[in-house]
Amino acid sequence: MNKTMKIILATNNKNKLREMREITRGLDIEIISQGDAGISIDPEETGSTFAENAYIKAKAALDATGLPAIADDSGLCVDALGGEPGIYSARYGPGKNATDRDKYMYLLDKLKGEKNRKARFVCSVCCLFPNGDRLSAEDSLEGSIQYAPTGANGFGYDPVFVPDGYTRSNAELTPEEKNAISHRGKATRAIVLKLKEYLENGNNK
Ligand code: ITT
Repeated sequence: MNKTMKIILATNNKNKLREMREITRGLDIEIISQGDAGISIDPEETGSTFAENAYIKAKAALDATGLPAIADDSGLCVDALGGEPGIYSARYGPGKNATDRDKYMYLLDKLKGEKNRKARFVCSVCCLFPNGDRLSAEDSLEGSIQYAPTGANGFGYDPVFVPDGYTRSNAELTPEEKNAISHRGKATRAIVLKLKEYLENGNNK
């Protein structure tokens, strides 16, 4: 990419915006928020996979602005809960106005007495262009669910998730440490490589 590319990040989650900006720092990409682009949208996530929901969000932002858009759909899949909360991670928990803490405490409660703590974060990223071209990438971070929360960094379920090979939760890692191994870090770096290839091959219509 030889000139800075402006791309809308189709999310209402400020933490995703922060992490995506950290992950793409130093690259020829300028991530614009929906607010910066003057749009306020929150499309219904009716897909049955992370990839389908990422596409729905990117398409809504593209349709609203006419600009290339990128979206992240992500979540935590817990083996002992048959993959839950999965694509419902943001909507999981005791009620509509549940905080992140309410959600992870609800999860810990569901896992009370459960020995199998295996889980993974998944992130699917979709990048859409006005001409209909589409790039996508998905990756995950394997780990386990703690018995009690620790740490104050990150967001969402980070205080209860310990990546394999670590003794600290995601919320005890620095942003740099988390981004280096995270589902979002890996999926975003993969899409950046694809974007680079796509633009260098003259498909930048
Ligand atoms: P947008 O749809 O507007 O992007 P959202 O938060 O609703 O924001 P998702 O539907 O993709 O996004 O749900 C992702 C949820 O999964 C998120 O709200 C967290 O609860 C959880 N999650 C995803 N990535 C995470 C991470 O890196 N650390 C902790 N929790 C994460």
